[in-house]
Amino acid sequence: MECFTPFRLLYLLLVLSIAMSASMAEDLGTYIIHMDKSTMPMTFSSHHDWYLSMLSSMSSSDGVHPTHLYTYNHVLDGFSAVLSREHLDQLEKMPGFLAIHADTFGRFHTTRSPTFLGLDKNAAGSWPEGKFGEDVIIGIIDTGIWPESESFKDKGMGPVPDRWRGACESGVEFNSSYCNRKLIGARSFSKGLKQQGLIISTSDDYDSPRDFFGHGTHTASTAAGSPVRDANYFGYAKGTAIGIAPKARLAAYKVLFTNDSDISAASDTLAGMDQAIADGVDLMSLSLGFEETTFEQNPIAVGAFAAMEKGIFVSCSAGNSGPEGYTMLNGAPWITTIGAGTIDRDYAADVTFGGGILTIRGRSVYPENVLVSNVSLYFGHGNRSKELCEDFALDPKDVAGKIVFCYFNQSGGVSQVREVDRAGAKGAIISSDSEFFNFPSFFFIPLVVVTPKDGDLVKDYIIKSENPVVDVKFLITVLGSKPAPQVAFFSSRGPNNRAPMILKPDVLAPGVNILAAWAPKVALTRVGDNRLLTDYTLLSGTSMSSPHAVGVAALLKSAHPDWSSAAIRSALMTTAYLLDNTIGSIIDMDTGVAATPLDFGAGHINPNMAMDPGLIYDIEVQDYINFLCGLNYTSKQIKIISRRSKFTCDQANLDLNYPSFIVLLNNNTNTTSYTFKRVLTNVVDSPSVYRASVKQPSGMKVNVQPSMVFFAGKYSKAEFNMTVEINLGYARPQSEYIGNFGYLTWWEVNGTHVVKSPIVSAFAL
Ligand SMILES: *[C@@H]1O[C@H](CO)[C@@H](O)[C@H](O)[C@H]1NC(C)=O
Ligand SMILES: *[C@@H]1O[C@H](CO)[C@@H](O)[C@H](O)[C@H]1NC(C)=O
Ligand SMILES: *[C@@H]1O[C@H](CO)[C@@H](O)[C@H](O)[C@H]1NC(C)=O
Ligand SMILES: *[C@@H]1O[C@H](CO)[C@@H](O)[C@H](O)[C@H]1NC(C)=O
Ligand SMILES: *[C@@H]1O[C@H](CO)[C@@H](O)[C@H](O)[C@H]1NC(C)=O
Ligand SMILES: *[C@@H]1O[C@H](CO)[C@@H](O)[C@H](O)[C@H]1NC(C)=O
Ligand SMILES: *[C@@H]1O[C@H](CO)[C@@H](O)[C@H](O)[C@H]1NC(C)=O
Ligand SMILES: *[C@@H]1O[C@H](CO)[C@@H](O)[C@H](O)[C@H]1NC(C)=O
Ligand SMILES: *[C@@H]1O[C@H](CO)[C@@H](O)[C@H](O)[C@H]1NC(C)=O
Ligand SMILES: CC(=O)N[C@H]1CO[C@H](CO)[C@@H](O)[C@@H]1O
Repeated sequence: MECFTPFRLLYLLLVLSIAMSASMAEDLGTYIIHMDKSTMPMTFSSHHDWYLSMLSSMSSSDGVHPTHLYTYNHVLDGFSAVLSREHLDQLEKMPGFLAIHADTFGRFHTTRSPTFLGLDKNAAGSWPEGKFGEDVIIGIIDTGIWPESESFKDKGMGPVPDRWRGACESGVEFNSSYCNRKLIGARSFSKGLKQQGLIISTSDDYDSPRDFFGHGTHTASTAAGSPVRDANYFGYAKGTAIGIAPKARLAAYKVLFTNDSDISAASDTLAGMDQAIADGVDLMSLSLGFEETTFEQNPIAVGAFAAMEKGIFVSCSAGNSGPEGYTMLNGAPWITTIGAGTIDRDYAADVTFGGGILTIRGRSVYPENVLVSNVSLYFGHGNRSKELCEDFALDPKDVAGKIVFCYFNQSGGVSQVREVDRAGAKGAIISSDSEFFNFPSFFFIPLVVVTPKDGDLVKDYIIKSENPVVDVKFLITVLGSKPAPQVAFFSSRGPNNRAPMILKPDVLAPGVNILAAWAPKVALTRVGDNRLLTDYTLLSGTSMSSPHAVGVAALLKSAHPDWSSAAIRSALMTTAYLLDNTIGSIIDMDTGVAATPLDFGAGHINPNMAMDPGLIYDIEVQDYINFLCGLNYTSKQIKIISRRSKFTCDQANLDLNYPSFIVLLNNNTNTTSYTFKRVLTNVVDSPSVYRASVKQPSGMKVNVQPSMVFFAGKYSKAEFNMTVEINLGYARPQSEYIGNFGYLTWWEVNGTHVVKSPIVSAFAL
């Protein structure tokens, strides 16, 4: 799950090949089998029957029969099954057999965000133009759904579109009558996980579409939740919670289950995506990731290719493995990959010292309105271990009933809060600039985090004061905080290992402390011994940014039903913004300095501008196949991804018509010259003319030919070439070129459209 909570950090996105309980016989395993459907004997009326007949023909010396799990109709030609080694040998000899992959496992990595994105129902913009996403169907592939949430009420919504073929499955604590005109479908896929020994009991999860963990409810309501007044997290972030596309329909596909951890099997994820395609979704969002492999072994990449071919837009989280480079997941070029940014909302507490001598505003999401008035302060100065609130450093005799002040210890984090709690203090003030302290789960005692600069003032006050005392006022929500957005420190960064010639992530969307609906049975926070339950909660992660992007894409799709997925992505990218709310460059929360396209792609999504991009960079299915040829994928790999039995690679081409440019450096040459060929399509109703302008990345020479392009009318096209030259040797070490960036901008002549693309350099690993 790509929802970032500090406790999960260590485990995040590890692939669970070892930790699964071994309930299967020694040599049985779950496999995904790819077949060449064109070789199916005429005697079978469906490929499903063919696969069943193959399985029933298999023998085994120990009498064990293969078990069929799923037949896939859209995402791939083939099926999944539980097989022994003997079965495998027989299968590989059968006609039409293409390839087999062992099942793998993946993890999952708003009241204010619509306003922050500039969405306003009274003004002109994406909401009215995109009809609030009306009659667009979004599939959320996640942990399921809490159908009773206020965010899924269908007040004022018209009948479910006729073309919908989905279903609302009954199951444990879930009845098909729970769906309505907002939540139009709910299904659950767990055969693959069950084969791995997962036992779904109601104390761990529900064997039904009902969401146990809350993650799927959060992502679904972020994308398309109905408006809910007075939603809040224990008093913080009070306001109307509303999805980005509030009139879009939602269908939940549960493929992630909570047991010991939150996991998903490739076989189940493929089944969920397959069904979503069959049901007729228009868009899909996946906030989960599998280990990066070549694309044909990655279930999300395989499923998304089939979706893209059918015109279904697929948005995925980029992963939470930042701030280091090369940490991107879900980077296949037919997926729209979303990084996480902050929004302009903070949660605070006011701390007053000595009855008014000093007042400081710190960060807090402590969920109770406790009275902290004239309470003694404790600081273990002179003893480093006490200053840092290290494990067992505090003596209950010293701190009972007091507020403890400590300095943040980089590797200590939440253990410092636990130590204060253990010693029986009333609360803590921690001096830290670490963004780790943004997470609600840390605030299980009255806690305020102050900046190191303010921390020095606090220390000064305590040392000089005979009887240091403090008052704290919690539950303050600060709107319009600056600078915002920033690139979240955890957001995975480019380049993309598997296809570094395509810049990823594509764009940034809100992903820090996002308020959205929650499953009210699961406590994310405890206070003392009380587990606190809530209908709305704050979560951070690229898990939260993908549903924002899919919501915006739903608005675009509603306004432009004929646009391809690449066209929608192009509109999101070329209109993205690069300046924060202080009119400075978007900064990286980790370093505090300007971020680069390797961190934020084309910039932060800007829904109102994306509605009307002027020009788009479109990509067709064949272009992606040519791209795979360019990557030197074997014909077998390409067959698996594209489900085509016949194709040629005579048009191999790595230079996709992508709306961003990445220049890959290597140590073997002193001069590098790249030529990018692109085609622009006019998407406004009238003829237009555009002029190119380039902000050159430092050390690079960029030339655009031609520098003016003319369009005769809607959908007319124009080609251009862009050459980037770098002379590495004499200037500086090559490492200095990493992340150098600039922009190619097409300005409409006598018009208002601006079509911008980043140009960035990086080392290919
Ligand atoms: C589902 O809901 C319907 C209508 O409320 C009810 O008649 C039916 O008994 C329920 N089914 C289950 C399995 O609870
Ligand atoms: C604060 O508490 C102290 C005793 O700890 C007391 O003497 C003092 O009057 C209190 N101050 C206020 C403003 O209540
Ligand atoms: C600091 O405090 C800890 C915990 O009380 C104690 O074990 C340690 O000896 C102290 N260190 C010094 C230098 O006094
Ligand atoms: C920080 O905390 C860790 C873990 O609690 C501890 O091992 C380390 O010694 C602490 N560092 C400092 C500088 O005190
Ligand atoms: C593909 O193979 C060709 C020929 O061996 C080689 O020149 C090219 O660099 C390879 N491309 C990639 C992306 O590895
Ligand atoms: C390129 O060379 C530099 C030293 O000149 C080295 O630090 C770096 O790792 C090399 N990069 C690659 C990708 O080989
Ligand atoms: C782009 O360059 C290619 C040669 O690399 C050339 O054939 C083509 O005409 C150029 N296109 C434009 C629009 O200049
Ligand atoms: C690059 O240029 C430098 C300085 O002119 C030279 O020392 C080095 O050998 C060159 N490297 C290559 C790979 O040509
Ligand atoms: C833009 O407007 C100017 C002034 O009206 C006119 O001279 C020029 O021809 C126009 N250019 C285009 C491309 O329409
Ligand atoms: C992976 C797995 O299935 N773990 C546990 C799930 O829950 C059951 C009982 O609640 C345990 O027996 C499993 O070990």
